[in-house]
Amino acid sequence: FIKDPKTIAIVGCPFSGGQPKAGVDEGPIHLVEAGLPEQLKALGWNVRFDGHHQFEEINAKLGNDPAAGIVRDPPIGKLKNPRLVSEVTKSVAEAVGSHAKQGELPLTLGGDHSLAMGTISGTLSAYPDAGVIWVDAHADINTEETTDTGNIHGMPVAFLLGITQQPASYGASEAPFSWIKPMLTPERIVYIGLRDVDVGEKAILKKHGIKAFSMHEVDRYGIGRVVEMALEWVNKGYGPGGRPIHLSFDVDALDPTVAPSTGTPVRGGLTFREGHYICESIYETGNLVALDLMEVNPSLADAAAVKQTVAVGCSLVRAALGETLL
Ligand code: 6HN
Ligand code: MN
Ligand code: MN
Ligand code: MN
Repeated sequence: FIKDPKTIAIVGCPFSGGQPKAGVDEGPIHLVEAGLPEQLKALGWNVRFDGHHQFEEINAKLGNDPAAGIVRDPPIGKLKNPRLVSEVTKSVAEAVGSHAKQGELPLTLGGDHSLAMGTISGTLSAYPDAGVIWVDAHADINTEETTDTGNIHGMPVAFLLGITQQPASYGASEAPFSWIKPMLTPERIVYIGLRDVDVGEKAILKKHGIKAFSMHEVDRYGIGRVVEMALEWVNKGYGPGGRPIHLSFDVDALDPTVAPSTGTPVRGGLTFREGHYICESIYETGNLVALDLMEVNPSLADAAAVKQTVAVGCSLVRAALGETLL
């Protein structure tokens, strides 16, 4: 699917509006400063990186001045920062979509996981048949009705599937998130690594028959068999070569001993090798068309733990983009 010369377009998204903890917006800056673009060049990729997205026009349009502490974006229902998250993810969808349509592989560095509304919408605009592998401790499939926190990084999958409602007080065209034309279907997403799923989310997964390999299945079958079954599931009924794959990797899927510096850590996660194995296997399919690395927050741990988390993030990305052990 990716055109020669094989090019990665890094989409740096210093954005934290989908959750309340400061610092996750620094994630992409740390990943790039750690040398990720050069590391990918060393793997033989042509790397395009035109600076981190600044979302300044969006803040100006909304009358916000984050530096001065002015953010005019009151909640709509339970949703926090709805206008900002909507506008930012819309612009990310356009960036990712245009890179994907040019035959480049967009690598989006977050930032919080609400950004995946943009990245996956962008991927689907270029590859309507794409499947999604969502690696996370969380299902991120809360709706307006089920969310306890109102944090939109816990909701992107619901928006992508079109199962959450638009805020009622808004006309359809001006409603935040009305730009999302849900193109993802429940049988084309599969989860790996879940272990902190809200009650309402469990009901949604069941209702829509969404396939999920929690840590229980990772323990039971081993990561090798889990990845095989996950790929079988998303490719079921599709042609012989398999679907284009979008991999959305939330670093909190890893155990907090491996990736400590993240906003919503949950114990009992993937080992270093299990995380890498997922990335390596998806690379081996030859079908990877877009990759997200999300939720690296360099301000939640001491310097050594931050360095470790950033290094693991770079290493996961390299594994998904062709680095091999031999
Ligand atoms: N993430 N289920 C919780 C919520 O707030 O809805 C946690 C979400 C975490 C989201 O890690 O991307
Ligand atoms: Mn770009
Ligand atoms: Mn997530
Ligand atoms: Mn998570």
